[in-house]
Amino acid sequence: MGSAAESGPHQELMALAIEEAEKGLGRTSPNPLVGSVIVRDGEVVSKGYHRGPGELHAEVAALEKLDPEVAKGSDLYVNLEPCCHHGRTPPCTDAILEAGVSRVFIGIEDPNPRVSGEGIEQLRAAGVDVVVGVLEEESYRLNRAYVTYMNKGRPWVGVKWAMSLDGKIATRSGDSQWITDDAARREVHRLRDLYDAITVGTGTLRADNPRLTSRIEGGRDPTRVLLDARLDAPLDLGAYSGDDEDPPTWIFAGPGADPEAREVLKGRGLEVIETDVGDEGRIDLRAVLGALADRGIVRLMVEGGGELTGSLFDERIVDHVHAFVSPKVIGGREAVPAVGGMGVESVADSARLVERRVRTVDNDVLIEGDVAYGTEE
Ligand code: AOF
Ligand code: ZN
Repeated sequence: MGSAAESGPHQELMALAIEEAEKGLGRTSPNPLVGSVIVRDGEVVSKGYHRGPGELHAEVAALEKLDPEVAKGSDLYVNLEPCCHHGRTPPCTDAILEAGVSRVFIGIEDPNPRVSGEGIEQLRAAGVDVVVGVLEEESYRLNRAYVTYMNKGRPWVGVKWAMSLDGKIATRSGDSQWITDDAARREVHRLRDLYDAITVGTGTLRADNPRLTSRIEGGRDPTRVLLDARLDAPLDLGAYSGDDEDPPTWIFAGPGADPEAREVLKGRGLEVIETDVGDEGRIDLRAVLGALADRGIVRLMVEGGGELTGSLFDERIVDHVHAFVSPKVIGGREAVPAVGGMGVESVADSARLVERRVRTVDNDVLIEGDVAYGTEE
């Protein structure tokens, strides 16, 4: 496998490739984040990154800018295994071989079953020196959403909530405006820009009537995903307006949903997607996630309410948390907790945040991290 050293020239160059890849953050789905750096005689001679579906792949973006004479005999660094299939673009392995690159340094294998080690094989078979696993951990972290999407056939799920110091997202009467300050709410808009789709449960949709848009400069709105089993939410909800500037809006509804409401919503340009409902008349979350994956949603953000967040934790399908904590105490056993559902029986089974990041946002605190369950690492 790859080079064992934690730091060194190869790692530094891979770090540069990862930096390139990050320029595509929030824009590449369903494709991964990929960056590439080309080195000749110890000098970086070209860089490139993948901008999104249908655009050049990173390796080709970097090779394209280069004089063919310089490319010949060069080293190429790329955080993800080069593809060897014809998708929206031709195989990168062909481009690398045609250019006469001598050595290829790779972060991680591409989990796409159409690639999955085959790209590495092809390069090696053609006589290219290939090193796999350079900054493996960092390369994995960068594309962990894409890896989850490929391996589990569902989007990588981030949940966001804004709670009081005592873990409530609304008072006993349901009031929730506002638990956190303006700055924290602006931060949420910034987060939305990095997700492909965003969803809230039916209760929150009705109670808060959120628009679920990004509203930041240069931002783009994620697709809105709404769950409305019977389609009996009021048709004058903000998210149902069908305004021209609105992002795509997909409403998951059960087979027995109100046919008139369905026609009204379709007439406004919203898409109603029929899904299975469980015994309690609630939309089957796994079916929704599967349908979202089929539609190329790699990163999904769930913005409550407590019941939806709780069900997702109960099913162990939360991958990441953004928890805003405000220095307010709401109190009351009837107040709404940030995470409902069943919860775990013993503390040892709790979901935990790993790779945590804690920072203050004006008067509030933002705690973020990937989720591990029970005794998982
Ligand atoms: C690379 N370099 O920059 C990217 C790769 O439909 P296409 O042609 O865009 O191919 C998409 C697939 O190609 C994607 O699922 C993943 O396997 C790979 N992405 N590979 O060598 C890149 N973006
Ligand atoms: Zn490619």
